[in-house]
Amino acid sequence: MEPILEDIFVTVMEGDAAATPVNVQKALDEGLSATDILNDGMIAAMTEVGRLFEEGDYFVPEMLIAARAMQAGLGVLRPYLVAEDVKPVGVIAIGTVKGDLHDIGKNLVAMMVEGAGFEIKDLGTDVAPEAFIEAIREGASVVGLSALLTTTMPRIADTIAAINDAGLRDQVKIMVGGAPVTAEYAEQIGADGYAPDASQAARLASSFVS
Ligand code: B12
Repeated sequence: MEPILEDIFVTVMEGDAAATPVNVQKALDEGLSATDILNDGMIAAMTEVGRLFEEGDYFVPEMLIAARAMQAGLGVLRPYLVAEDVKPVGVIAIGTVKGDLHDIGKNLVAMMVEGAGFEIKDLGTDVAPEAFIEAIREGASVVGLSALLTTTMPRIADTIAAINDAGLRDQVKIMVGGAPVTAEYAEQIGADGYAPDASQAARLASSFVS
C-alpha cells in the first residue's frame, strides 16, 4: 500500500480530524485517485474501527472520533469523488421515529454507514412516516429507523406499515435499532434486519447491497 494511504488509515483510526484532511490532500497531490483514497484508506480504517469495537478494544468515544476524522477527510475528498463520478454503494434514509428526540446513536450509525460507502439522507429526529416514504420515492434503497423509548418503539412498526401501504416495501431494505429494540421485535414487525450497534449496522447495510 502507498505510504500516504497508510497514513490516512492511521489518522482515521486514531480519530485525528486535523491530520486526516491534510493527508487526504497530500494523497490527491501525489496523484492518487479519490476512489483509492476512499476505499483503501478511509473505508478500510472505518472497517478496522468497527472490528475493534466489536472485539471490545474500541468504545463509543473512539468510534465517534474516528467517524469525525473520516468526515473531515471526506470534506476534502467529496468534490474529487463527484469529479471521478464515484457512485455511493447505496443511499440510506435514516431517522429517529415520530415522538423520539434521541439522536446520538442514530448519528453514530449514520457516520459508520457513511464510512461503509453509503450516501446518507439524515432525516433527523421525530420523523413522520411520510418523510421516510418521500425519501424512498427520491431514491433511498435502505431505510434506518431508530427508537430509544419503549413508548416510541411501536412507531417503527407504524413506519414500516406506512411504507407497505404506500406500495414501496419491495423497493427498500429496512433496518431497525435503538436501545429497546431487539432482533425478535425486528422480525415480528417485518424489518429486514436489526443491529445492536453502529458497527454491525454498517455491516448489515453493506449486506443489503452486496
Ligand atoms: C442522552 C439521553 C437523552 C437526551 C437525548 C439527547 C440526544 N441528542 O440524543 C435527552 C436529555 C434529550 C433525553 C430525553 C429523554 N429521555 Co433519554 N436518554 C438518554 C440516554 C442517557 C443516552 C442515550 C444515548 O445517546 N446512548 C448512546 C448511544 C450511542 O446508544 P444508542 O442510542 O442505544 O444507539 C446505539 C444502538 O442502540 C444502535 N442504534 C441506535 N439507533 C439505531 C438505528 C438503526 C437503524 C440501527 C441498525 C441501530 C441503531 O446503534 C447505536 C450506536 O452504537 C439514555 C440512557 C441509555 N443508557 O440509553 C436515556 C433514555 C433513553 N431516555 C429515557 C427517557 C425516559 C427520556 C425522556 C422521556 C425523559 C423525560 N421524562 O423527559 C426524554 C424523551 C424525549 C423524547 N421525546 O425523545 C429512558 C427511556 C426509558 C424507556 N424504557 O423508554 C432512558 C433509557 C433513560 C432511563 N434509564 O430511564 N434523553
